[in-house]
Amino acid sequence: MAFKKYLVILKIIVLVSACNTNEKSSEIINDMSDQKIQFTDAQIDFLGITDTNHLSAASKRALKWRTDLGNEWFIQFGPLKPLKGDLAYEEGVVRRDPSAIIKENGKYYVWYTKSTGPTQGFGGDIENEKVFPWDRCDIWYATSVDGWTWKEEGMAVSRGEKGAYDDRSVFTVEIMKWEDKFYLCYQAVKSPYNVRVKNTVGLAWSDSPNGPWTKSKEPILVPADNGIWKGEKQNRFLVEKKGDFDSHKVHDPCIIPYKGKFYLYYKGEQMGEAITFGGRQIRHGVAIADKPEGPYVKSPYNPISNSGHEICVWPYAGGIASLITTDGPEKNTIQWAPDGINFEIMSVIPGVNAHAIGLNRTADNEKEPTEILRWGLTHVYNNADYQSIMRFSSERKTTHVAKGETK
Ligand code: AAL
Repeated sequence: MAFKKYLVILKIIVLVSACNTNEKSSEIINDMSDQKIQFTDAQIDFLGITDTNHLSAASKRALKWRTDLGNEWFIQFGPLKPLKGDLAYEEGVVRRDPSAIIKENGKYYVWYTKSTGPTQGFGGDIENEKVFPWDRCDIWYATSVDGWTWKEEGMAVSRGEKGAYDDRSVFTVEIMKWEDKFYLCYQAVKSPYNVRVKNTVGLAWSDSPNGPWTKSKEPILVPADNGIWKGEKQNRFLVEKKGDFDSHKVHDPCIIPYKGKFYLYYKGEQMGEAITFGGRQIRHGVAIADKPEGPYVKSPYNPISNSGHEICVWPYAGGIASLITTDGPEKNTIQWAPDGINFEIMSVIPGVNAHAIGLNRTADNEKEPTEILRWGLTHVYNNADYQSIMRFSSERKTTHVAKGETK
């Protein structure tokens, strides 16, 4: 063992000294993982590394970063601002998880989760009480001319009849327009809503953004069925086997027409969820279909993120970009996948205050990588019981100068 280690170290010394005589590019063997690291003199200069014979773990990591990235993907979010009209905060009412915004008939449209009354939680009579703010909800919609003052138009999709897969709550909706048809995908829960309940994803379609909406008879996405609970007690952390990343919940669905198919991005929650060094174990997956209504087949590459929370994805430069917030070691990053599946970090941004983002799909998303994030909708917790929809904004940050200093 010791000899093997000695040989590896020797190999490093030989290779690094060989590297030093080569002015153009060089290569070392990483003693920890035996992985090859390529680097150039320009990289060493840019990273300010003082001695290539003594590369710290941080320097080795930095040498693996992409070299072609500037600040094109680097942004900061501004303060959230309240909406006016019917979507202004209303005590006693939950309005949250706004969909993307689309423009039809000269007006912006948004769909969202709505319910009334306080949340009791899981401690009492779950058959009759509200366990989460998003329990006992329906999907409503509103319109606006300027994106600030909104008129609530009414309910779009209601909970199903008793016994249906969506009889308890329908919530966290997204909108997709495709070939003059409108599609709402959303989360659905069947009663009883206990901590081990497995939710599903439903779909509804209409010829008009004003409805009426036809609901799919069956869910279009369900959690993986390969986890095993431990014991009968209602405890979501006790498992014999955790199963896939989405063995408990499939959340935050968002369908994007992409490469002649339909990519349904979603957040997975796993049975026996752990808290790791990055926080909650939350990851994203994708399921792909030939038609908007499915069938959706989960990608064998899932999970496609190891971090994040609500799905926030948009097409850019032939690939798909994704804002990764809240949970996991790669939270507060913007990532991009040239194929919609293999995401790489493009920027690490300051803490994101805009959660459950509803993107402005009317933006010119190809103008620059984050153009679609200039403004949109999000929600805030006014208190533990009630949430309201707010407006977010973001800006690119390209310089860092002192007062009076010019760039
Ligand atoms: C959100 C989303 C989903 C969850 C709940 C409502 O942050 O991840 O929508 O179910 O919380």
